[in-house]
Amino acid sequence: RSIRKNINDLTSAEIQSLKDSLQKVIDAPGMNYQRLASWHGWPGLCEHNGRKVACCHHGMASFPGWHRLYVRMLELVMTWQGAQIGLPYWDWTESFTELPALVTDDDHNPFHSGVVEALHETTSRAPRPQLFKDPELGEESFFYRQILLAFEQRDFCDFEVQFEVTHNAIHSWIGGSSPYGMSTLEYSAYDPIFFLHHANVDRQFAIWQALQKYRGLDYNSANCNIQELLMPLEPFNWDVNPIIVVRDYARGIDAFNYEQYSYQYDDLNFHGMTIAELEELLEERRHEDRVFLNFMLHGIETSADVTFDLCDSHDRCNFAGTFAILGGPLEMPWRFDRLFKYDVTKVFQQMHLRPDSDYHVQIHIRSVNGTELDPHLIEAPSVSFVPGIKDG
Ligand code: CUO
Repeated sequence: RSIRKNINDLTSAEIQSLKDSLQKVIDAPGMNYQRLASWHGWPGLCEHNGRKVACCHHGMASFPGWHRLYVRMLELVMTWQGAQIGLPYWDWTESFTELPALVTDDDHNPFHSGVVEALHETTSRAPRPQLFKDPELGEESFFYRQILLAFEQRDFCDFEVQFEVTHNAIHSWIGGSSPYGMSTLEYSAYDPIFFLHHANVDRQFAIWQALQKYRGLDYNSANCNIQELLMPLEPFNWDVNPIIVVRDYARGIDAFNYEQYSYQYDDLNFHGMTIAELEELLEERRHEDRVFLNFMLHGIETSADVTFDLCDSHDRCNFAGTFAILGGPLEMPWRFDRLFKYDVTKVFQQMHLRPDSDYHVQIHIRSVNGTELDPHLIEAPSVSFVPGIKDG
């Protein structure tokens, strides 16, 4: 059984063990790091309607399961190569001003960068300023607020949209304009920081499951997108997969029960809160009147940052928020079946807007390489006013 610890709590022996085993996975024949990285993106080992596509699932309910199996694959292969500890998770909802030392230290460190062997390219990172500095200038971290809204959801597919779109921004803002790195769907997994990010994403899924259990709601099954969740997730189910438990339990629906893959987290606390305390905080937040912009998102075959302004009747505009899209030429076509909600309560209040005021939303879409895209690629968001739940 692998134990996944917070990246900040590793001992120096554990750090060395992780570096040594990852290096061995890179150098190994067979199921090595290159092979595994190719399962996510480039060169596109899966097929969709007769076209070669990347195997990873994004923009759909099978996203958490696909990536759960994927992280476990690398972790197990590292264990075979002597890792004494599971993959650590990097909790990016805590404020941070630099990337974790495990990935920036450049002294014989396989986590520092990766290579795309067949293209003779090395991965790189070009972090955007908003990665380290809350674009909304809020008191708590941007990612913390976004993930709280995801945790609040009581339906798996509602949770999934909120949490997946939030995760996209980590990709986009670490990779920035780097052509071979985290902001691209094709090369993301070639940079080992990918797995520390996704260990955390998987832990967030596990925390949400623990919340659901605490709420007395479904936590190991879904009542939405069932047909999609019953399909095997390629390429985990293929015969070439040497990890039998992953090969045999390779459907989105199987992946809910992560205990069967024999790993666990050090704990499921979030910002020092137990599950019960976290649920209490989420309840409190539901008592406030809130305003949301609702976006219906779909693939645009590139990664992009979306920013949006709220503008009043005099065309005075204020920055209202940002999120990212992860995609690329090899992506499987995707379209969420529900809305991605973005809390704009604070901007609304600052601009003294009311539900019946005259205002509009201005969208900007900038692809990762810096090109401004047509804002109409995304449907204009709807606005909803959600009154706080009143006691009694
Ligand atoms: Cu496949 Cu983070 O999602 O990459």
